[in-house]
Amino acid sequence: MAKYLLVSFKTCPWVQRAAIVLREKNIPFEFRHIEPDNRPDWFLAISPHKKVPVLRIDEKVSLFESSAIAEYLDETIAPRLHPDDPVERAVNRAWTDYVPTFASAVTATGYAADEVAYAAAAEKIPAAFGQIERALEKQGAGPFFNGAKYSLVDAAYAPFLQRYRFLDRVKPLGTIEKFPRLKAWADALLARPSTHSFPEAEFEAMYRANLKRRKVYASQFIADVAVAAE
Ligand SMILES: N[C@@H](CCC(=O)N[C@@H](CS)C(=O)NCC(=O)O)C(=O)O
Repeated sequence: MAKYLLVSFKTCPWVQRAAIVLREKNIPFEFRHIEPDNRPDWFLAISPHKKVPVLRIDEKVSLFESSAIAEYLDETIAPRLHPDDPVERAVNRAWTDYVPTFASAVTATGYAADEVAYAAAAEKIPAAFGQIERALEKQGAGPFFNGAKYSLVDAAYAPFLQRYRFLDRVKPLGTIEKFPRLKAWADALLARPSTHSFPEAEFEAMYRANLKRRKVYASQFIADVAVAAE
């Protein structure tokens, strides 16, 4: 098998998506974490947008953009995570294209500078959650997007459903409870071992430390970097 190196910032959700796909396929890989504020020259030379993730293959090829990386891995290494049916595959890709919009809606409260901006950001979450609730309703039975079989759509949403959970534990948003299918999907994804690149408590502490460091509105609700009780 080829040699895979995944270049990462520890808390990057887009890296997490690529790592999930690697884990779902049982692909051994080296996980190399670099610092956002100190990106080494070798990384700048292989990352056109200076962003992570980059998947380096056999020290020759460098792939960037988490979606392209996920698709590449799915095309080259079994088991296939995309559905076999072309229509289902198109539906899966269409909902995967919605991830950046969903991601912004979910994480905006974590960037809001003050109470007014926080409230405005929180108000936008239900629209994004509603879109996915209706998509899940059409898809039918869970626990995953396509039912029993895990897919690339699951890998794409898992990091952001985890960010919602973290933000909801910093200051309760109470939104996901109004979207039962989405909540059940989030619970299934967060219980899936492949979602996690780090022990959960350690990762939540890292996320909280980042939020605190950013000095955003939500920072004040983090007394220290300890993890909230379940
Ligand atoms: N669309 C990209 C997004 C990647 C991304 O935004 N990565 C962030 C870290 S989570 C990054 O590298 N930011 C550095 C920068 O913008 O300079 C993907 O899906 O891979």
